[in-house]
Amino acid sequence: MNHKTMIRISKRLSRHLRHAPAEIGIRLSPDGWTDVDALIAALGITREQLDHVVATNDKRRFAFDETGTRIRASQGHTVPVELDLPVATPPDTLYHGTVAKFLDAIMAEGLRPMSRHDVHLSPDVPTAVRVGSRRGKPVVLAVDAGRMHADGHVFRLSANGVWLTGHVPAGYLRST
Ligand code: HQG
Repeated sequence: MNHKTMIRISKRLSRHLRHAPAEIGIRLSPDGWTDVDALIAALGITREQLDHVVATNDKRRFAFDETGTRIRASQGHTVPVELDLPVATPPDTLYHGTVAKFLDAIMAEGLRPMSRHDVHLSPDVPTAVRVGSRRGKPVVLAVDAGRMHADGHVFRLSANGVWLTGHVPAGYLRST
């Protein structure tokens, strides 16, 4: 399978496992899983293609359950799902990659989840730079996650290493 085909399948998986399952006639369980056989039939791909995309995805966006019969996106949903991710203690500092045009709003109201369920935070600067670069020249904010945690904010860690929290008040943000 060539690289272009893999990217195309990955984008379709993101779309339907996070945002628009009904568009291809699949259903997600309350915790985000869908049946692998139904998914490959709906997408017109083979199990081998799916396995390859899941295994080689640059951000490990998708995960099979322990039986290999169900698959879900590890984060990033806009449809209502409860992933039941483990609550975790974050490192002292996490990072958020964004762009300059959002900074005034972010410094006024903090980081908000926007259309997703949670604010997505990165464990290191290079990852945050990549996230911000999706929208233009990246600006990286440092998040005082240790203090947030001490103040009672809940953090969860997705299966692919993205830190999730509901809201980051501006007082925990500083520029890098
Ligand atoms: C910004 C991708 C105005 C925020 C990435 C961001 C990540 C505000 C945008 C994952 C704001 C939301 C998530 C406020 C936040 N006012 N703008 N108060 N608070 N923003 O895409 O973090 O490829 O929903 O800075 O790599 O960019 O999908 O979040 O620019 O891991 O797997 O509003 O998505 O991963 O954008 O990216 P997003 P994000 P995948």
